[in-house]
Amino acid sequence: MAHPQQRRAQGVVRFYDFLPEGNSFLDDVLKGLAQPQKTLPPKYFYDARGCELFEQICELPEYYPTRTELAIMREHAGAMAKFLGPDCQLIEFGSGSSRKTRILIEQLQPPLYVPVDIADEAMRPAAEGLARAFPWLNIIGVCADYTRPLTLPEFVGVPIGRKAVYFPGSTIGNFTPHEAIGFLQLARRMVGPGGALLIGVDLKKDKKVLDAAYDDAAGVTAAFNLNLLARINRELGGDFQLRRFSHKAFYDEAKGWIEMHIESRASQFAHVGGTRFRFSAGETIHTEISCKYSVEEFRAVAHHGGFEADQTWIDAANMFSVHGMIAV
Ligand code: AVJ
Repeated sequence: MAHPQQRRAQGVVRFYDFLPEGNSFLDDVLKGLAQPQKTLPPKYFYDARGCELFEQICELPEYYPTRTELAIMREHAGAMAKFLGPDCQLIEFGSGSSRKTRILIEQLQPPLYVPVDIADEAMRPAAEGLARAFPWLNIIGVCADYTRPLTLPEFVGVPIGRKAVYFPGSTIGNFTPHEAIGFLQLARRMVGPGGALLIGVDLKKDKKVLDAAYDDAAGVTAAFNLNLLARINRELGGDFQLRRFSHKAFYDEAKGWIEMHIESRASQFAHVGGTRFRFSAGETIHTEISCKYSVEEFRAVAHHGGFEADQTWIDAANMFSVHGMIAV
């Protein structure tokens, strides 16, 4: 029997850049470091070096989410494709290296795939890899900050059944539950009523397991965190002395999230773009949260965002969940 892809013509591959003009990195750094609790947004982790370090994190023995979600995808991609249905336009946020997406696309055979990522350096080669693996696939790659309202380019010429947002990796965990609701409302607007959401969500578990996953023995997560300061030095002419800062990450059981900080080892100053910032010894820059949910907690958040659970796939050890949801 002929596979559907053998009957389809060569796919179209196009890229759009929707990143705002001007240096929003500098603006966000100056704003974040001026606050009483200094903060830097996690989206700036992902320069070329940061993407490389994140790929290394995904291979760490302590960092279970990537391999667990991949296993869930391998086992259930057929059921997920059935849930999403035929002629489904697949929109992916934070596509990164697209390993999980490949498994899904193989099963789903979508008429159109729209990867959206802030990191052009990661998204383009990944999209081009998918274009080689699936020559029939239409791909519209969009470089954009998906935490802001976004209108995707239209693509005419293929019939679209439903739109689906694929958001793997538990990247939703970078939002507080309150922010996650706002983000899901944006996704809901994008897929419209009856549209779908397929989302990977890391589950609550033993604090020891979570602490180790974000503070690995090899120090890769530390390097990933501190690369944010290195990036400020490289791109914004900052003068952070990396050896005088350290990585700090821990699971806050009351909040239900991992907190990641960069801690100043001494009283010191650093300069960015002509502005001087003072650090006392032990003072931190808050760089990331990674929120963990029970299945019920995530369904409640999704409900407020306009999605209802249809199916949930979980690994046997209850580490990670993938939710298939419908916009209501
Ligand atoms: C890509 C946001 C899902 O929170 O687990 C990994 C990023 N930070 N180790 C996560 C991350 C530290 C990761 N996400």
